[in-house]
Amino acid sequence: MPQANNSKLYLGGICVLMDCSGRARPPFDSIIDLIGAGVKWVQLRDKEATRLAVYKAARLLKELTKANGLTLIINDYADIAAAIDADGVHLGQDDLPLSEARKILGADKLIGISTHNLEQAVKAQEDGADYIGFGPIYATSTKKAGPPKGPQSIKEIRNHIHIPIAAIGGINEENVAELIEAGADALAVASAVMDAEDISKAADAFVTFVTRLKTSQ
Ligand code: TZP
Ligand code: MG
Repeated sequence: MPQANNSKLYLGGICVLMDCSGRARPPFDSIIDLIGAGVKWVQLRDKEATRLAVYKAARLLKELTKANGLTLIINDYADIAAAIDADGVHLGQDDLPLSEARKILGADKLIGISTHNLEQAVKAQEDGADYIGFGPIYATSTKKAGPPKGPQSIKEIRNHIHIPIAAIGGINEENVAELIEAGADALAVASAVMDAEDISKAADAFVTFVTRLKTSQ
């Protein structure tokens, strides 16, 4: 089971990207369903709200995730992650350099890096990332993220990357099996859960399915 090397936090299975852009339900509403469904890792991602609004939402999520044993990662903002004592931050290629985020967060917090090719993945690992996101694997409407890389790309980077790999982009129940087979530790999912009519049911189905796949590996 993939763990961060500096803590006991779980970095496998399904990571729900609580992407708020254009979505009506606030994150503190969806989190109740995600917790109930057994999700163990969430990331708050809000590209539109003010930093104050993200901070307030993150603070609420922190209470609920802490009480229920979930890993909470904040997208983009190392300062907000530090302020609310989140488990870590997730940074893109155009965000604060990892070394600077590490100064803000310290050695014990998690830092994940979005990567899109082998070079970026290896660099993130060498720089001390705790995990990488890799994608987009399939077409996605959640982010302008370049052409899909396909599941084979996970196989290729797996040969060089020993920290947890979270596959991302267009992941749904139909394609999780091939990604786990290809060597992904985690599946980062936004729309397949957050846009579902019944978030609880969708998340539950993912958790059950991914757990079954992982235990039969
Ligand atoms: N980075 C690469 S694809 C993506 C991000 C943040 C969005 C994933 O969202 P979805 O809806 O699961 O395709
Ligand atoms: Mg970012």
